[in-house]
Amino acid sequence: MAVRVFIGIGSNLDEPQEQLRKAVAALNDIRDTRLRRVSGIYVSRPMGPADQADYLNAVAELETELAAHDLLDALQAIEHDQGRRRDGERWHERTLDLDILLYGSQCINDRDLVVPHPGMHNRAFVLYPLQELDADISVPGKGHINALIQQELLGEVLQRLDENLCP
Ligand code: A4P
Ligand code: MG
Repeated sequence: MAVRVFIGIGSNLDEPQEQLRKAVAALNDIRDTRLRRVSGIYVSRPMGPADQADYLNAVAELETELAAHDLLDALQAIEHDQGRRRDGERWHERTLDLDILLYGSQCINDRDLVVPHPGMHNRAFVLYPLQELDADISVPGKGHINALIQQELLGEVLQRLDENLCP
């Protein structure tokens, strides 16, 4: 049975807007998966080390027949194709980061995969684009999107670019 999934997309290296565009096209090509919608692009300051460029982030909604770990493998293959390196410090700059934010309403917690994504509920650059796609969504264990967006912990986004990333 198809599961509704939300993917967080981030880039701050090597023409980030082009990285996002390529990533969305690649998401659309994952086997047994359909791309439903993509948010606008949000610009934010880096969370983590400050000596890196601002990030562009977006969220994509997919419908997939894949098990969550198979979807994670597919996402990591796309990151790899787009030149992602995993040799730096934590939260270093990157050409592409694809995170499984939500996989239906399931909670997953094992060595390779934690869903809902553990940081998503207090990241403005995730919650605003997610709200664009579903204004009534709840994050399992965390609450309704509106309540999360009103939290004091929430960072800020600098700008929303009205770009259409759909292939
Ligand atoms: N993993 C566990 N759960 C998941 C999940 N739900 N989705 C594991 C994807 N992967 C998941 O990821 C490390 C491991 O997490 C994977 O092997 C997978 O098995 P990674 O992509 O190699 O490392 P990372 O992304 O550097 O680490 P981390 O801690 O996941 O970072 P985040 O949370 O992805 O944050 N600032 C702005 N403004 N915008 C951003 O998008 N992103 C980050 C990275 C930092 N600062 C940012 C942004
Ligand atoms: Mg990641």
